[in-house]
Order: sequence, then structure tokens, then C-alpha cells
Amino acid sequence: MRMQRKLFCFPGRTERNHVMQRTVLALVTGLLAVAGSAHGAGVDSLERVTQTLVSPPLLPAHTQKASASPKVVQVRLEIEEKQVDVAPGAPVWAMTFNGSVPGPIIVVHEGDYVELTLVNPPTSTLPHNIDLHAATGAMGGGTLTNVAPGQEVVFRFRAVKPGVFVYHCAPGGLMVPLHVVSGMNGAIMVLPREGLKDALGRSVAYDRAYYIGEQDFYIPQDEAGKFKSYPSPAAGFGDMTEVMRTLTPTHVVFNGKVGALTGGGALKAKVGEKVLFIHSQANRDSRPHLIGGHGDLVWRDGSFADPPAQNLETWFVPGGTAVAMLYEFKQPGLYAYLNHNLIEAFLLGAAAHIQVEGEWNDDLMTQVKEPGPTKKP
Ligand SMILES: [Cu+2]
Repeated sequence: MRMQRKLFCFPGRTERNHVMQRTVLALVTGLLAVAGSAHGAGVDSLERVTQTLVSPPLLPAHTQKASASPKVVQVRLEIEEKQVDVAPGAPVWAMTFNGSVPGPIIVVHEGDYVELTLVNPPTSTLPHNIDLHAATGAMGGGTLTNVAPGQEVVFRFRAVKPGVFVYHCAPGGLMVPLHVVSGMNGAIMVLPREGLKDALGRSVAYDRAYYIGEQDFYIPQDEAGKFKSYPSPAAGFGDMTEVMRTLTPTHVVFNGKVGALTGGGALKAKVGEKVLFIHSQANRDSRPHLIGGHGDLVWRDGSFADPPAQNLETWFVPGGTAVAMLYEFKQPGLYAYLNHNLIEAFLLGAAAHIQVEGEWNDDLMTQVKEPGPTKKP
């Protein structure tokens, strides 16, 4: 503003000075317009689209490359507190965004605005909010989005960092871990405007994408080892806090419960397809591994601003992040995708299946001789 005042003091007694003054005024107006748009005033002129969110492991309809201009992407998250069985006989008061654990993944492009309506219905028992790791300022949006039961809020942020990010409820103090380990988390993918690039900077497109949200649960047990149930979320918080203090989850699952992504819930793919796996863990470290495959491209720590790592056997998801991995399936059959802490995978539940159709490639693998009786050398 100091610069603006100085410019307006420009002497204008001659015609030449009037022309210069008009030029300066136009320049200042232009500068102010640019400054205005940088601070959100230009948002009103942008195209607005509503993204219909879907339950994981699916992603909402989206394009991998952005159209010319940034958009305002409107999304709606409705909180739902509900009792679910993480495994048979293991009930938990899940606190959810849109009824699923994890919440739905949001997909936008770098530079887009996300305009999020957060609804806490009157049927809820607790206040909630949302902290998006893709957002800048105000506790990731947490301080602008506190909603008591019966309230809703609209807030907007600009997605300026490309990558995959966690979002979660963060209502303050002990409520933060309690809500997060009750399932109140999800992910957002902020694609580069020109789409993904491989390690050499070449464009790479995925044929399908899945979102896997890993969740640790801490369900209290009675003296006999039976999992306890409670009449409301808050009623179990004291017992649950004691289990949380052990840092030993009773369950570690993909997409809300043991077996959510196996059997009838198995993911599907075809030989030759490039599949993008987005894996989030809002609270705890994980180490995904695809048995019989590899991480062809892994965007470490979820950053699309950095070239992806290549050909990893297992990759790391630090607690509080989402990570993206792309693999082109080369053989048909049943694959297991799991947390390669194998105790967490096989005893606690962190495993998924991918059923892949296509033709077997003997050159990559073959059984030279079937199992039979041992022979003396
Ligand atoms: Cu919450």
C-alpha cells in the first residue's frame, strides 16, 4: 500500500503527466487484481464442480491431467458415529467420514481449491472437525471446522502441494488419537496438473486406482479376553485409552475390518494394467508389500513433487502419511497385498487380495517339475 500511495502522488499538471498517471493507475489496478487473486478474490470467477465421493477402495471420477484452469472442487463429508464389527465379536464405535473406514479419498489437481462442507448430524454424540495434511494454515483446517452435533461448516483451501495426503479428525487433546484410531481419517490425492511422471520425467497414466486405508484399533477386553462393547463412543474412551497406552493394537486392518479386501472384496486387475495403489496410515507406520509383484514406481512419503523410486520390494508409509505406488501386473492369479510386518498381516488383519486376469508368462516364472518324492542325488 505504501507503493500505491506514492504512485498516486505522481504530479499530473501536463497532458504527458496525465497519460503517465493513467498508465500508472492501470498498472496499479492490474497489480492489485493479481494480488487479489493470490489471496482468494479470484476464486469466484473459477469453474465450480461437485465431486461425488465414493467408498474406498474406489476413487471418485476424475481426470489424470487437469484442464486449463484451476477449479473449485466442492465435496461433502458427513460424519457418522456407528457401531461396526472390526472382526467377528470385536465391536467398535467407529467415527467415520461418510460412513466408511477410511473416509473417501478426494482427488483434485495442484492449484485447485477444495471447498469442503463438513456435516455433523444431530444424531452424533461428539464434536468433530477435519485436519487435511494437504492444506496450509489453521491446523490444516482443524481450527476452522469444529462442528458440534447438529452443525455444519463450509471451508475452502487451495491444494498447493502435489501428492497424496492423510486427512483426519483432530478435535484437540486426547480426543485426537481417540478419534483417529476410531477410524476418523481418509486421504486426498493432489495430482500434478500435467498428471504423474515416471522417474525419467515421462508421463505415466494408471489404468485403475485403489485406495487402501490401514487402521489400527485398540479394543478393550474383559478378564476372559472377550472384546467389550459400549453404549456410546465416549463410554469406551477410558478403557480404550488404557489399551492405546500399550501401543499394541488389537487389530490392524485394511478398509475398516478384517477381510474387507479379501474374498468377495478382493481388488481386481488385468495383466498389462498399471494400477495405482494409494495407502494411508494416519497413526502408525506401515510397510506395504505386493507378494509376487513390486512397487514399479513409489512416490515416497506421498510426494508427487519428487521423482518416484523404482522397483521396490517393500515401501514405507510413515504414520501420518499416504503413499502412492504404481505396478503393472505381468502375471495372472491371486496376489496378496499386505503390511509386511507379517504378524500384523496374518494375526491382526492387515492384508488384501488382488485377483488378476490374463495370460501366464512362462518366461517370467514356471514350475520346472511338479512336487514328487525326493530322489537320491
Ligand atoms: Cu472426530
